[in-house]
Amino acid sequence: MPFQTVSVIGLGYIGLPTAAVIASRGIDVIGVDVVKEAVETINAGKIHIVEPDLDIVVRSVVTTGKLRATTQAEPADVFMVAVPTPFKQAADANHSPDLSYIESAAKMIAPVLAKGNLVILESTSPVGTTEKLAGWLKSARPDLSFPQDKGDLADIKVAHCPERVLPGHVLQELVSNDRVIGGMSSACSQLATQLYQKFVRGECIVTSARTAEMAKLTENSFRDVNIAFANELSVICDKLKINVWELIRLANRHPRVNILNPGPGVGGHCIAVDPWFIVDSCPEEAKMIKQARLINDDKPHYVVNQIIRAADEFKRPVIACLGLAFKADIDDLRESPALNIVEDLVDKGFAEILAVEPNIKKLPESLSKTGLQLTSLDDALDKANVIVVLVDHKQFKATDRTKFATKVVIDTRGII
Ligand code: SAJ
Repeated sequence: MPFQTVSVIGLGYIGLPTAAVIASRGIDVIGVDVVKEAVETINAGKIHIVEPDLDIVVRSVVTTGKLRATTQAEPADVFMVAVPTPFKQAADANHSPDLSYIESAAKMIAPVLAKGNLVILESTSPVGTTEKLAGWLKSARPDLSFPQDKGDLADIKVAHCPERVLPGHVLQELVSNDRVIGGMSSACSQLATQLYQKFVRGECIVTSARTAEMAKLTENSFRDVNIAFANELSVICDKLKINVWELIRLANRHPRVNILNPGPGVGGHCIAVDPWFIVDSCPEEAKMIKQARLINDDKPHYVVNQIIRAADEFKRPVIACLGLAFKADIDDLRESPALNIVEDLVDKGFAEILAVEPNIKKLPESLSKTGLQLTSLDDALDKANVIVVLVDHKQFKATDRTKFATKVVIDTRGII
């Protein structure tokens, strides 16, 4: 069997669930991460990220010895790279992608690569990154042949198979979603397909590496553009005094219309990032994709201005902010427009802000250091005169509507 040992490089939101699911199919998995604490946590059968049911799967595969974590690469049949692809940090970087984590992963696995190995890039990547990865591997291992030179006959097979799982549903979607398999040659695609068929129930569809890269960026850009359309509609409807939620419900009754939901902005580390990779590679052409990003990034400022106007109606405004997470029913506050809005209100000097987030136990430092305290939903609804719904958590949707009756309400998620 060609896949006795699979090594997953990067044990984060994608790498750890992928490693655990492959291990649960009876394959020996070596997880590699540069963060020693993450490696220790995993080897203790625990997890360092939040994802429903992942702890159960990890505990089970670590206990049976099928998953082991380490900080150093070791020989394996397959190397799956699932490291971050953020923006460059420099002020003038202009949203250009930072591929340094992929380059480091290439340098890490190159010394242990052997003839017959398959290298898969899972990280969401700009078009051309898989070829770059193969180039970095080739410079480190001139004794081996790679598909950019030898095609199907290369010693090492290289493919891009972008992850497409939704945070909060990762374990289910890892298995049920279709996979796009972009090999650098057809032999690369074939071998990668054989691997995915061991744990994916969805279809494995073969294409080129470049098309696979663009497919992933396209999926997230499509969602971003559709949300930008909804966000723009919400601003237009405010001006025209129309209820945007009713409007979208009505328009979506048309058999060929399906508008997504407006909100306080687009958060998370995927949809707000990936469209920029297209803009960066084709700045002249990607006009609508760029505009969508700008519209969605502007929405939190629009909401803050709405709140300031509402607060102006009171001598002593008490503002309840319902939700800090980047979307419903998760505890993930990273790149959250809701959190940014609350931080902005604190910066603007509002003295009485009540932050409600039922999915966390303590506020992030950016808020706690200002003296803000986490408030219960009931307390906030009692004390506030302005209520801002920032996240459509189930607890908020289930709240008795009469509690909002005497308040000024800004409902960015349309739950009331
Ligand atoms: N949002 C809206 N209105 C909507 C839908 C979402 O404002 O109608 C906002 C959410 O509140 C959130 C942001 O968009 O702030 C992103 O949330 P999301 O649920 O749309 O997506 P993510 O970032 O959690 O996961 C996406 C998924 N991509 C698509 O659905 C096309 C997932 O499948 C990808 O694997 C993931 O990005 C990724 O890792 O790239």
